[in-house]
Amino acid sequence: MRFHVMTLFPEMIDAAVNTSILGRAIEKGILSVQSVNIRDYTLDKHNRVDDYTYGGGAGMLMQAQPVYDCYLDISKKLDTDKSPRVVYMTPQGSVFDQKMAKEFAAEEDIIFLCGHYEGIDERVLEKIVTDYVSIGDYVLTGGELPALVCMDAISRMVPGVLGNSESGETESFDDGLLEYPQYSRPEVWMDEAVPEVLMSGHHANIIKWRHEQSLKRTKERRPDLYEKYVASHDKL
Ligand code: 6GU
Repeated sequence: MRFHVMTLFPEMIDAAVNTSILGRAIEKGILSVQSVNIRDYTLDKHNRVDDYTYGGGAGMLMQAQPVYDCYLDISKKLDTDKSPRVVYMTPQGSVFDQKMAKEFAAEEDIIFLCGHYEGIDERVLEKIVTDYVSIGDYVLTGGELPALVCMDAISRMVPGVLGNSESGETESFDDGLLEYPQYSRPEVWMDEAVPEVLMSGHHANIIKWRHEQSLKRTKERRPDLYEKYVASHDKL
C-alpha cells in the first residue's frame, strides 16, 4: 500500500512515519509513504502558496494552482490505472473510525491532502477530492497530524503490518465494545492480585469474564457505544 501526502510541512510527516510499527512496515516493503511539498509547485516568484479570501474575512487561503499541480505530478507517476482516492483532512469531513480504517486499508494508493491557514480554494477541492475526513470535533492548525493518525490506523489493518503477536482483530471497536482489562506478571503487585478467574485456566469462564468486563467498561466510559451495542444485539 502506498500513501502520498500533499503538505506544506513534509518534515512533519517524515519525522513520524519512520519509527515504530509503521517504520518497520516501510522497511519490510509492505508500505510506503511519500511526502510531497505543495510549495515546490508554486508559480509565484516569492514562493507564496496562500492569498486573501474573496469576500473578506480573517485569514489566508491556500491557492488552487499549487495544490492542483502537486496532485497532477503525484498522479502521473503512479504505476496504476486506478485513480486513487484523494482524502482531504478537514474538520468539515466525516469523522474517521475503525470501519473507515478497514475500508481504506483495501486501497492500493491513497493521496492525503493536508490544508493549512483557513483552508483551500474550493475549486481545486471540487476537482480532485474524493473523501472529506475529520478526526474529531476540535480544530487543529493543519491536516498533518490527522493524516498521520489515519495512516497509522489504516496501516495496522494492512496484512503483514502487525506481527502475529499484535493481532489487528480482537481489540476495541471490533465488536463495538471497549477492550477488557489485562494483567501481566507479577501475580500480586502493591497488594493487588490479578483477578482469580484469569489464573484458573478455565477458558470458557475467562471468555465470559472478559465479555462482562467489556460491557461494564463500555457502559461506564462510552455510554454512546454501549447504547449502540445493546440496540444492535437486541434485534438478534
Ligand atoms: Cl482533519 N484538520 C484540522 N485542521 N482540524 C481537525 C481535523 C482535521 N480533524 C479534527 N480537527
